[in-house]
Amino acid sequence: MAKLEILEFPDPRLREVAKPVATVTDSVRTLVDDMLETMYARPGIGLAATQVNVHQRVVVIDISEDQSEPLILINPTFEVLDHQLHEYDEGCLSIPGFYETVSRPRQIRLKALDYQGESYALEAEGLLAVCIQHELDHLEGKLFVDYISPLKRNRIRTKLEKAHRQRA
Ligand code: QAP
Ligand code: CO
Repeated sequence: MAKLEILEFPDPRLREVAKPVATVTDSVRTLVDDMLETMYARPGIGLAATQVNVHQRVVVIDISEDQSEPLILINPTFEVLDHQLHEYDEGCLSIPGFYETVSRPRQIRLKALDYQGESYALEAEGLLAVCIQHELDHLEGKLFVDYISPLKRNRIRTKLEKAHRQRA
């Protein structure tokens, strides 16, 4: 397994739209393994392939307390079951140190392929529903800061750009 580098806002590569996985091969499974290692190391609860500069429709999620319930989402899609909006303070491994309140539909039904390439479906609400919607946004080149005011977004951009310059 290998830890991967995570792109940070406002890197333009976070805006790419990911392509469907044609077949779940061993190389896709290696990507999944590396993404889980990368997410668990930070630690995080969700990571999309876009964030590690791989523009394929692959996401990993684990909202358990003890990193014991990895959920693999390949070519995921969802439909909204309950349109009532639910607010959550979201963060992102690509926007480290910043959290903002975002409203999203409360309940969804996910369809995806698993590690073996088998299709599955699940209904989600609460944190899992938030996380799935947040990660699927990444595959479309969208970030949670797109839902907040331009003023707040620009403040975050300026602070992260400064941090990146100091790191370089
Ligand atoms: C997306 O986010 C998410 O700022 C996953 O310094 C977040 O794993 C979905 C993280 C909240 C639903 C609710 C963020 C780690 C991890 C940071 C994450 C940080 C270190 C974020
Ligand atoms: Co994110």
